[in-house]
Amino acid sequence: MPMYKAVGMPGSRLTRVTWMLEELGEPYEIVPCMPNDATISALNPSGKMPALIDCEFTLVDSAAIVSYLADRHAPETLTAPSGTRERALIESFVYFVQSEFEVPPWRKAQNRFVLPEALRRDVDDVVAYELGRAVGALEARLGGRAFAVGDRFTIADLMIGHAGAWVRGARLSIGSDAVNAYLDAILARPALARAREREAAAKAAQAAA
Ligand SMILES: N[C@@H](CCC(=O)N[C@@H](CS)C(=O)NCC(=O)O)C(=O)O
Repeated sequence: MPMYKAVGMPGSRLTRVTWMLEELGEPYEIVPCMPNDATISALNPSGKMPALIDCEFTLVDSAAIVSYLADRHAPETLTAPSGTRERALIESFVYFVQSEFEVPPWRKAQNRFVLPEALRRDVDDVVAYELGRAVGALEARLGGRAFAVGDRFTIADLMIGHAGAWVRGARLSIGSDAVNAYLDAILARPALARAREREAAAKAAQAAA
């Protein structure tokens, strides 16, 4: 049984990895670090987190990590077999999150505290516009269903849920009752609560060390 290491800052995109590991019930250890520090830079040349260490194998980029874990441990439930239409739809939502839905909160964060100060701009109007478009598309694509694809929770829901929580945490308005109701149900999953508890404990242990 492998012991994965989930490397990253608690509360960041790391939560996609810990949430996924909790959904799977796989044992793992959290290695807390800060963006661009020596720990993450040794694993990812960009200095960005999260990373997954699986014995001698290291993987970066949260969507790739989540997809790898699903293929390994839950290929017929949390994802679908490669080459099927169901799999294509799941990947379509995963790519949508990375290229559209998560961009507004990330753009806001970059211009508030991530970028060097001289590069920061007021992007509030662009963020609101892009978020409105993404939420409109998401509402239409969900079509009032409980899950993004099929009749079960998949990595598509995990990625949408994480980005939705991020939007809310960034004090941006989702502005859609249907998307809010979907997010409320996805974000109530016990595996996410466990992941957050584990991250909080790892952060506290690091602060105490
Ligand atoms: N596509 C990457 C993005 C990773 C990313 O941007 N992570 C943020 C934290 S959530 C980071 O490390 N930012 C540091 C920086 O931009 O310098 C993924 O999904 O893992």
